[in-house]
Amino acid sequence: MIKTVSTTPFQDQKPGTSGLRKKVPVFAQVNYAENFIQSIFDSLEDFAGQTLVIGGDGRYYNREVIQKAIKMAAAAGFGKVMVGQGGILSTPAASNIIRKYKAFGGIILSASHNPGGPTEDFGIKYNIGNGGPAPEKITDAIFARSKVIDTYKIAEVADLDLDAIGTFDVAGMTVEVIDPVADYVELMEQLFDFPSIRALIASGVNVVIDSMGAVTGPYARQILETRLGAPEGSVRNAVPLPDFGGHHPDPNLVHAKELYDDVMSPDGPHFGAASDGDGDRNMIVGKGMFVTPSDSLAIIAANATVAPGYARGIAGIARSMPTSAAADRVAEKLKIGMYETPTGWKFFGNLLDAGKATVCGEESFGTGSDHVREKDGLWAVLFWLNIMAARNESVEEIVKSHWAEYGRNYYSRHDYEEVDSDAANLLIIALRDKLATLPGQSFGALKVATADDFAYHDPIDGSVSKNQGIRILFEGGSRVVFRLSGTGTSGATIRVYVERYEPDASRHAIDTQEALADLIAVADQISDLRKRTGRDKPTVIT
Ligand code: G16
Repeated sequence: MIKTVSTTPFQDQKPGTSGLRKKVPVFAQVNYAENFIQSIFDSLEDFAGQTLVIGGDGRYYNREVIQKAIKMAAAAGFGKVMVGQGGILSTPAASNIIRKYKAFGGIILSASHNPGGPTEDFGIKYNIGNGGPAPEKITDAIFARSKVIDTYKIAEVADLDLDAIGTFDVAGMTVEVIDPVADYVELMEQLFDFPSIRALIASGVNVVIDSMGAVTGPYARQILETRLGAPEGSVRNAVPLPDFGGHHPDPNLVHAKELYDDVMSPDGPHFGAASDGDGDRNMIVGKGMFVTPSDSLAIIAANATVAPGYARGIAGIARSMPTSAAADRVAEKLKIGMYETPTGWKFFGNLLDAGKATVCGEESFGTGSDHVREKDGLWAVLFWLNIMAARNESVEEIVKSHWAEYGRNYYSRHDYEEVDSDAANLLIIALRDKLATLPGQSFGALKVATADDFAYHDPIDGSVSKNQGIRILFEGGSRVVFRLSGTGTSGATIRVYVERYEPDASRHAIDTQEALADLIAVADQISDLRKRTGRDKPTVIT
């Protein structure tokens, strides 16, 4: 019943910032997905008889790969697979299931915020037993294995009915098809003050969530409409579809613009939130106020004790290096630890496991905590609603009073997508070559204090991750950061992160791009970005 299949390796299965992401036609090549799944199993030890969690965001090709993964898990010797009904598990829900049921690990199928469909993106990621993305030493081992793999094992059995909840046998292995939503909702009810949020909504605060045709629909409906009493229809685009209904499920000001415009209109909702393909990202918008992800992290940290799950306070905050330093000021005030990690949620895992950090966040619309080991979109939404209920204030009031207390970190990210890879690599190399000469140089009123290529020394396991982004820090706390995205699937994406700290509350109402204009110009001057890429403006500004 277990078949060993000969295969030839693919040389391009290097996991990026978050697993292996490629276009569907690449994944659909004969043996491509099988090779990568077997490379994962071959890089793990001592899992015989243990449990593997499998689920995905429902995008095109999800079901096919889930069937393969189940049959290969049986052949590899796992004792049990837990899979979400319909093949659905949001990324934070999968992380929760792994932790709650003490699974050995999990396979999550998603390309996150990238579009889905026959010619769009797909992805496979392995998460370890703490529920978080595999650390680099495992992803490196998977890649090394994928380059030499010559066989994989698979059970020769019929496909499983993924839509029926229940327990089944697949080639001697138990498969439990579970309700993807129930455990997650139970966890959220433990962390947040549902009665207060319910009362807030009942008092007339109009809350909408745009699930963008992706995985959070069933979770958001159960929480917002069923448990918290928001009217039916408060969750928009609530049915997960293989092509996300044509949506680009990236919760930002470009792709969730409809929601943004609605919240900003005089008669529109008071509060809007959007999430991405796999439910780990979030965007928070209040009437008159878009909350940058960096501010969201800082505000959640500053107000954390209003939520029952965090009433005892937080141990520390972690943020990725390109995320603004707004949270650092909160950590300073609370006298708790502050950790700056490279981009990628996997770098938070050790800090969370060691109890050093309780909340984490990234500029890329990700926030989360030690409740799971992934960022969590709906968690962030509930945290905001809990803060609004406890403070009896609007999003705008909460953000403005936060700035008045801590100062405002003006912040923006400029993305140049699908740039020629060679041009992008050369730009970074040229910047690296300049680093030593930059300190002390002035660009208009801006004087470079320090410049480096960020390296992270993990305080828990001592591992070192180099070349994580070019940082140019100016006197007074402003900075520009350059790095190449590790999640794109065509060409290269150059990200330019720009930040300025403004302590003076009378200067907190300036348009962000205007407040950052001189830094944006200097970023171009130092990197020669326009000339090198032939682009005269970013593809996306967030
Ligand atoms: C992933 C990672 C995040 C990272 C983001 C952007 O998110 O989990 O940690 O910040 O990609 O990465 P990059 O700047 O390299 O494109 P997701 O939501 O795509 O899984």
